[in-house]
Amino acid sequence: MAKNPIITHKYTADPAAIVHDDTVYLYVGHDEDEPGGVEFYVLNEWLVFSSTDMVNWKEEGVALNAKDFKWAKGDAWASQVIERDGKFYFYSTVEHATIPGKAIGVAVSDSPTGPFVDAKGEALITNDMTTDRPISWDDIDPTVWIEEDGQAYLFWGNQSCKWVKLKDNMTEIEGEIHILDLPKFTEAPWIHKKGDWYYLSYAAEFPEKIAYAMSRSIEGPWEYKGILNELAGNSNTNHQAIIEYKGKDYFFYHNGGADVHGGSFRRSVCIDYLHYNEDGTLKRVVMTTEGVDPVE
Ligand code: FUB
Repeated sequence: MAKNPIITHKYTADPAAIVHDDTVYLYVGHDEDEPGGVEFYVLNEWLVFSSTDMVNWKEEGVALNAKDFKWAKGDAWASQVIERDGKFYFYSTVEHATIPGKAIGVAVSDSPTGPFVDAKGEALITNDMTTDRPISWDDIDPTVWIEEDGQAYLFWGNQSCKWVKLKDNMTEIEGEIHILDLPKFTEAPWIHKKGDWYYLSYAAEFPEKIAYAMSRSIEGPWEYKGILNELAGNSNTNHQAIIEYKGKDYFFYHNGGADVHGGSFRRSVCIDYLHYNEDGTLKRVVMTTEGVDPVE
């Protein structure tokens, strides 16, 4: 039986996943179905699902609505959740109500399933804080990484990938914003680590493929390694997340394959395996209809 897409009763986009207490929590933007409506992104809320076998996904409900950030006017674009000291921090892209352009907010909860509440009362990143790209949507798609010594880093961007340190409270930036030079960078950075290697995967070109770079340090230099995933069927975005769970490595992405109405603005999350070469480089993902097997 086909397991991809993994959720078919709702459209789900921009996957972000964490493992907590032996359970995978999957956060997605909810692509809303507007037949005959505007052909663009219509997302008002993020949903959370959980699984202990990577195949059966329990709907945990709405994690957050874009307008829960009182300073935002909507657009629940890509997000990522990370745990620190028993609290779950939800970094998310929204449209700012008064500072023109996209912005990044941070919400917090004591539980991975929420409810999440605005942790700051204002945006963490606004469009006027980065000026290297003259567009209103270059401050999107946050991904957060915490080093073993506790130093946290925020990466984000469209057209250019930016990074900055976060203070221990996870709600304030520290120091200058850096711009990375990554080939054909479009958006959707995701940081993960395996052994001594750091990986920065991202959406490249448009329509998007997923490419990646590797480094021995979270602060770089990053070496471009090539394409990780090809165009995802029937969707011009691809947006990945990578986790290890119960000894296997997983690649989450979205395509437009849920049904005949699926497409670039009615996307659906899929999961396939991620495989490493002996030198740490990544094998290209094979997108499948069958998806992954249940894991014990
Ligand atoms: O879902 C809206 C936007 O589409 C995301 O922020 C991007 O990563 C792309 O998937």
